[in-house]
Amino acid sequence: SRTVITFGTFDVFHVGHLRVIERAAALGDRLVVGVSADELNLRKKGREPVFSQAERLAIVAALKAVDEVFVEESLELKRHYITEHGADVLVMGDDWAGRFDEMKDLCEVVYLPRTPAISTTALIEKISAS
Ligand code: C2G
Repeated sequence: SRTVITFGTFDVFHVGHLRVIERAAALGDRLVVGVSADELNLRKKGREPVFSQAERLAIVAALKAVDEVFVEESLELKRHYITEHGADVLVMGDDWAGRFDEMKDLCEVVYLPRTPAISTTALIEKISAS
């Protein structure tokens, strides 16, 4: 059986997140998702997510396409997470294109096109403007 792994913040969960998760799941038999820790987000984006790590994990874990979730503590631990979860394929949205090519000795690496015109940042702006 083929295990797929993907990573993300999945803050203010939206249909772009759902689509990438569903397309990732379709590439294998089992999907494992690393949800980035609040601490990692602060380092990565300079702000705290709207939803806490526990909330984001609960939402992602409840999805039909998702078999297992874990907390992604660091971007540098990809290799460890891939091995630990026995992943055959690493999937990321194409905003990360090329960034994880060094994992190609461990597993297949696939970048999927992002869903256009939707993002957490745009949603936050839309909500605060209304
Ligand atoms: N995504 C998408 N379409 C959108 C928005 C997001 O396909 N309109 C995808 C991204 O490409 C990513 C996933 O949804 O694959 C999660 O996106 P983010 O929550 O923004 O994740 P990010 O902060 O990029 O974290 O180790 C990698 C990081 O943890 C990725």
